[in-house]
Amino acid sequence: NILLFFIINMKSTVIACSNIAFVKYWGKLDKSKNIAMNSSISMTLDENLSTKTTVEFSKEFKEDILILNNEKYSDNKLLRVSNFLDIIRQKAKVDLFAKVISINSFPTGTGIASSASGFSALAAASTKALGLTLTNEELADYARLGSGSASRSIFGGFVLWDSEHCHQIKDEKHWDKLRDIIVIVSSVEKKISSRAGMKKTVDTSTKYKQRLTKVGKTIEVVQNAIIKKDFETLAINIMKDSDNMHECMFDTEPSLVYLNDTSNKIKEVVNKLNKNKIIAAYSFDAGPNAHIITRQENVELITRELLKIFGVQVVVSKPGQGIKYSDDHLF
Ligand code: 2P0
Repeated sequence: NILLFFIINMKSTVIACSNIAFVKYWGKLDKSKNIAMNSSISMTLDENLSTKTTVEFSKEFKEDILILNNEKYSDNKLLRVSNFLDIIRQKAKVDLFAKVISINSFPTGTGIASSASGFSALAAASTKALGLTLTNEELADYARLGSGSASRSIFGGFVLWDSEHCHQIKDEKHWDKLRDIIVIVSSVEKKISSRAGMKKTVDTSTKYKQRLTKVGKTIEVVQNAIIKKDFETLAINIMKDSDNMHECMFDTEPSLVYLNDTSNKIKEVVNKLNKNKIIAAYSFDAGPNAHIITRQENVELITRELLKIFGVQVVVSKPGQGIKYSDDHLF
C-alpha cells in the first residue's frame, strides 16, 4: 500500500449525468449482483442533470466521509457508499478510507434518478483514484452494484442494459435533435425508495408478471426506433412502458402511487398536444416529476403549455455524453 501511495494519485473527480429510461427497470432477479428482471433502454442526459464527485483515499482518514450537497452524512447514505467502496477497495487490494464530496445540479430524491448519476460518478472516480484501468463496460458492471440505473449513465447517448451488462446502442450525436423536457413538480424526497418499492412489486403484483412477458418485445421495438430515429414509434412505446410500470406499481400491495395531480395534468397536456400528430412522450419514474421526450423544434411550444400548470419548473436536456473525468477537484 505504501508503494501504491507513491505511484498513484489517490484523488479523482468525475462528472456523470442522469438518464431517462425509455423502457423501465423495475425489479431485481438477483439482489446481491443487482441483476434486473428485465432489460431496459435509456437516454443519458446532459450536464443540467449531473453529479460531480471527488473521491480521495488516504491513510489520514479514520473512516469514510460523505458530503453530499454541502451536508455531511453518517446514516444509510454513508453506509451505502461505504459498502460500495468496499467492493472497489477489495478489487484494488487497498484498505484506505475515502473522503467523498458530491454535488448534484438538481434536487435529490425527486425521481430524477440522483442515484444513477451519483453511483456512476462514484464508480468512475473511486476506481480511477485507486489506479484501476477498466473499460466502460467493466465500469458499468461496478456502477450497477451501487445502483442499477447507474450502470446506464456510464455511457453517453442511447444505452441498453441487458439486465446484467450495459452497451451503448448509439452515441449522443446520433439523434442530437432529441430533447427531454424535465418538469419538476416537487423537490420533496419520496417516501418509498425505488429499491423498496420494486421489491414489493416483484413480490405482490400479478400485472408485473404480465409485464415481464411483454417487455422483451418493447425493448426490440424501442431499440429499432432509436436506430431509425422513428419518433412516433419511440414516443408511443415510451408512454406505454411508463404507464405499464405505473400500473404495476398501483397493483402492488400496498399500492404504490408515485404520480400526483400535477403529474396527471402534465399527461393531459401531452395527450392534447398529440391530438393530431404525436409530438411528445411523457415518462415518469418513481416520483411525480415528468420527462417529456420531444424533438428540438417542439420544445418551445410544449414548454409554453407546460408552464401554464401552476408551480412547475422545467429543465431541458439534450442527449448527454456519459462520464467525464475532470482535474477541477471539489476539495
Ligand atoms: C429506471 N428506475 O429504469 C427505473 C424507472 C425508477 C423507475 O432505475 O435499487 O435507483 O439502486 O438498483 O436504479 C430507479 O432504481 O434502484 C430506477 P437500485 P435504482 O430508470
